[in-house]
Amino acid sequence: MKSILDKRPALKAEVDKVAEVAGYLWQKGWAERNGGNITVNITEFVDDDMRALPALTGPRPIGKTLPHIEGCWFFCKGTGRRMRDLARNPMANGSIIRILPGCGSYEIVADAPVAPTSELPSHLAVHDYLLTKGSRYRASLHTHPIELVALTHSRKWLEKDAATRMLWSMIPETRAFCPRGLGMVPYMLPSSVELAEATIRTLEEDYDVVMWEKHGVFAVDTDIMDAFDQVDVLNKAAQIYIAARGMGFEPEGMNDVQLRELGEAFGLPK
Ligand code: 2HA
Ligand code: ZN
Repeated sequence: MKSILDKRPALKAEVDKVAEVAGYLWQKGWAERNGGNITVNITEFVDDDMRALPALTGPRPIGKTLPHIEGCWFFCKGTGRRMRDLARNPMANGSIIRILPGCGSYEIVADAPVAPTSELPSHLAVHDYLLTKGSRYRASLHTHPIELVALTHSRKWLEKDAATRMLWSMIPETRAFCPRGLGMVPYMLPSSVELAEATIRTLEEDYDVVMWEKHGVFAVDTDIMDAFDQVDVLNKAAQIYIAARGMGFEPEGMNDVQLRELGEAFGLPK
């Protein structure tokens, strides 16, 4: 079947990364049913031939006006679609959209008229925010990592940076590869404007990964693989904590001196 990805190896590589990550999310048990969303700003891979393509649909409202994403293109998981299906066939379970002049609407361009994720307004609001900051981040990921979600069922770990400190102290990689830690957003209705706004406020405090209480994580990074890696190292740390508790003791954790030393050795923020 013909695809917009044909003869566009750089764009295909981005979509292949989305498919690979979608497979990991399913294998890890983080993506039951249609759980989770992925959107990637692919504007840098767009060429003149793509710009000339007719749309598959008429303009559809975003529900918000987002001035910084004018003319941007995104790959989006389709609404109601399963990560495990996105893994097998990304262009049949997701689509490429472009934002129309005025920034209040979009149209689907390829490969099929798959309607994008119901979380599109909040994902696009995050991409808009990233562009205002001059960020190099182009990917956003929402998923339901089991152990991280379990942590948010205790008040103790909802305190600002309580989970960050514990997770960083479980294994050096966490501090090194999730250097900004884990932001916390209190429980809010999924897909709500309030949740989207609180997510952006928390990213703005300088986190790359934000926890939605009793729901999941929202992560941003340069590409979808890096966004996944940040969530993966955090969840691995939570698993180590749980393994120690399962062996009947509270894990000691690396101490503040060891964590500081690591921060200095790797030139890490915070
Ligand atoms: O899109 O996980 O929170 C499915 C979700 C929404
Ligand atoms: Zn969710």
